[in-house]
Amino acid sequence: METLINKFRKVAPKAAMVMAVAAGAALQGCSNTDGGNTSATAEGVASDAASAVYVAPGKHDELYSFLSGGFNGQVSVYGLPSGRLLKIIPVFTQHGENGYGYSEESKAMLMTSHGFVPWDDLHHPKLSRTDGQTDGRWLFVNGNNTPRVARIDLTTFETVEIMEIPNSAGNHCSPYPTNNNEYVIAGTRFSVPLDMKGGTSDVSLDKYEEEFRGSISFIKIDKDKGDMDLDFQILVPGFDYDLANGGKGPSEDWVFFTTYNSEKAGTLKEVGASQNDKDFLAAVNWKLAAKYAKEGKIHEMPANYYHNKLDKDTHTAQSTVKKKVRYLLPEECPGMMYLLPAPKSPHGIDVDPSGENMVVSGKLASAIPVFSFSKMQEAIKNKAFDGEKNGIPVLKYEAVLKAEVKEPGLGPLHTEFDGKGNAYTSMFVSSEVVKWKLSDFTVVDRIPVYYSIGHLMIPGGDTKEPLGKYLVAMNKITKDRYLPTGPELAHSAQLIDISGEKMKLLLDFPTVAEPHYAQAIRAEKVAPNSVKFHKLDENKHAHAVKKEADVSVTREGKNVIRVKMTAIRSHMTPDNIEGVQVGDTVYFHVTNLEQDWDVPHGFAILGANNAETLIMPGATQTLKWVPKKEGVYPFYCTDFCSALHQEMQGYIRVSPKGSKTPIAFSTGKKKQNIPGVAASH
Ligand SMILES: [Cu+2]
Repeated sequence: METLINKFRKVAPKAAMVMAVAAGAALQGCSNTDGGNTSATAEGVASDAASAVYVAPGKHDELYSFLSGGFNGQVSVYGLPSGRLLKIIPVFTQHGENGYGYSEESKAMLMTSHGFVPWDDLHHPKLSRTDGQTDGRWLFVNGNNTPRVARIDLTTFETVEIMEIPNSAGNHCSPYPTNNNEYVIAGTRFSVPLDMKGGTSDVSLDKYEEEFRGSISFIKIDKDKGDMDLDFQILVPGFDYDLANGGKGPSEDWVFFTTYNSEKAGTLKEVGASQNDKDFLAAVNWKLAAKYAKEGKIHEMPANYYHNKLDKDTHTAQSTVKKKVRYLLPEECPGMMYLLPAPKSPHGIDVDPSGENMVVSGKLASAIPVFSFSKMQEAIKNKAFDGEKNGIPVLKYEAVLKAEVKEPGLGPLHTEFDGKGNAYTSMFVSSEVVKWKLSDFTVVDRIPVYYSIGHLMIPGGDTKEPLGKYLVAMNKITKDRYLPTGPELAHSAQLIDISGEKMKLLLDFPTVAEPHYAQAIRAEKVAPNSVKFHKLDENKHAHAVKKEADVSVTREGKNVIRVKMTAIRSHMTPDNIEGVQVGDTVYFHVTNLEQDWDVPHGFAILGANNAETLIMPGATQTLKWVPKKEGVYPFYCTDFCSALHQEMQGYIRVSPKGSKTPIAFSTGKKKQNIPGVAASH
């Protein structure tokens, strides 16, 4: 395997596309019968790798990293450099582990205009920023399939807000925060025919070219609370918008988007969208756009989209349905948007820490063009245009190009920076990371990765102040790196030391589902703010009970039973409940009375059609349960909480529909003392 990769790297890039395909095929065919393959994997690893990633038991990692879960719709949190998995944060996907998306409090988080959508394809995490640097407050992530942007609060590591994006289809080009969290920006991957009433038109698919349009959404962020609000959209030409990034320093008023399918092919895009030698980099002056939105260039159309928010005091999500969206048309807003020709089906657009160099990685291009922000400003001033598209001026390639990185490798995808004058580009086809200098655009180092890297990430590598110590490669194929686990293998990340002149491979670690992109931040920017428990006296949940004396079981109307119960080591109150009937809808509102760190209690009941719910100290969570036949059902705490955790259990008696058994409940009392029990026999 090593030999194959090494040979492959030495192939001259221009001649190697065919070789790459052949090598890919060879990889597919490669098998490893010993299942361990230790001799092969040890090769190419730095001799001091073990000590470089060793975090002694009881010691903490230097960095938090947040890896997208791709098609599992979640974010996973790893410590670096150890690669320890710290947490999985559910965002767009129901999570049986803690009841997210199953509990009554969290269901609203997954509501959309298409109904309850308990899954998405999560690609890009982006940390919030202050003064162009990560500030450790929030993590924004995109839902690609049913267009949504979510916000995770890094004091609790939970999803606190999800905004559906109207007029979007495939929210891939998303979410990109500006330098002071003014906006989070999201572009549509798929263009669609907008009916201007909040949906898409029923038109012939042959009308792609004339009728389909894209959109870029500007989500305003409350600078104190982080709350999102969709301020306006720009309706843009019907290309596919792939990735974006904001400027910084001199370019901080701008955001840049890569597009493909400038051909506007409506079918067989693998061919149709690869015809033109150049697609476009779209440059949008977001400050000017916001000004136009304020000053009369704005239009409004009907819309229908959900905005879901977790209330901090009740710990309950609520949905608001928005019925309008404001939009700008680029043809009416001079100076707001320009197109820069970019070779060919570009993926990443990455702006270096100085804000001057804009690196465009064209997956099918043989060189990496670097555009100059100052040349772009000059070209705009001098009207160095090469026609226009939908009223948007196209700048001349030569007028904005600063340099091309020659023969970087095959399939450049994405670039980040170390803050020391170097750029690092992932090469999907030639499976390597290539280091090149921003001073003279020459390649200075390359390192193979295993295998088929997508994005790479340097902590802060997309901000004004990168931490140029580590690089994480996120690889698409894991073949032979780990013990086999049947047809599907874990995806894999690799940690590479970039502190010296030569890159050094330190560590492989498997990831949860498919990490498309990641972010990382110094632990000290996040850890001190971590919430240890919720204050019970601030719990404003409508069905919270704050002491055992206040628990209740009540029948509401004909067939709703409300159980307001408490959990504390090591019992539930009440733990004996009678008077429930077949077909009743039973709500268990469980308040965790603990006021200490790391003592969640779980609640599960036999036959429930959802999941457990996991209740953090001081919070209240609700599990809904509809018993279908009479009998006695145990419930119990699922989270091992004390030496007597196994005793943390109870029973609920279910009688036939119409039974005379009265409601009764108790804890720690003899049966005959349960109020109303005598009457039930
Ligand atoms: Cu417990």
